[in-house]
Amino acid sequence: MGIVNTTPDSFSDGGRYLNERDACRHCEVLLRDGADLLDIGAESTRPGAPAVPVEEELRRLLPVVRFAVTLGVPVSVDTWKPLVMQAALDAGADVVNDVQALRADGAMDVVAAHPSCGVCLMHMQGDPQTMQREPAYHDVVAEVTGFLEQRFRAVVSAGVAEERVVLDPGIGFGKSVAHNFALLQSQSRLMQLNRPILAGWSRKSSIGAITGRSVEQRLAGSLAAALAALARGASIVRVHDVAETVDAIKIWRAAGLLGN
Ligand code: HH2
Repeated sequence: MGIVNTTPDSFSDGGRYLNERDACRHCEVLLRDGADLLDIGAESTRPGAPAVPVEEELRRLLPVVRFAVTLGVPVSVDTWKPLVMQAALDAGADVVNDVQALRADGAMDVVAAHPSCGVCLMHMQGDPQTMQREPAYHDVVAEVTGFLEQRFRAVVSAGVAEERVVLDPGIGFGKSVAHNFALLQSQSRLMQLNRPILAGWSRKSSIGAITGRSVEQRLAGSLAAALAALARGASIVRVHDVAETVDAIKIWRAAGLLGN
């Protein structure tokens, strides 16, 4: 999954694709580089990020979604706002990627009313404003797994077919470095939920904490984390550096370390 952030303030590429033309061009580059799907977001979820008004999010997002859906790959929209989900699905988007796991009022109804769209349910403790202020768990793996199971049951009860749902532990969303790596080490417990797992490690601060690298220097660490997540059973890795990730996956496949 190639990331397209049409924002001024995303943590690693804010401002690079805010302009519609730059964002559309980036969609093409990621596809050429080997992305199987595109995730387009118009509101940063980095720690401390301010919420973006719906009108502004739509203004940034919709032209890029309208372009991306002409490219012949599934298009996901990274939003937690029901009005934005609705408009993006109407514009042809295929997947709702919600860092709030459809907890906003009305979000579940939008997804349930679109019988063919996919949905990614992600775990987050708190909200982007506060989530990195001393995140705490008794047992992070059990709590994240329990949350995802509960949200999965809720969307299925709302009428969403099981096979439309992907689950994501939410790396960096209300979690310390130790919490994030505990989730990677025990990813097999998430796999027991029997849904595809999406993992988003790309350039995140936990990579920087382990390697001592600034955000621009986290490619090698991000590749290693993506491969580890895939080797532990993840189906989708959400990445900024698609070409490099695809190369790394090809080598691990050739080495017999990953299935197809
Ligand atoms: N991470 C980010 C945003 N959306 N969605 C899912 N499902 N999983 C993630 O791990 C995830 C996500 C944060 O990364 P990025 O989009 O690069 O940054 P920002 O939120 O600052 O735009």
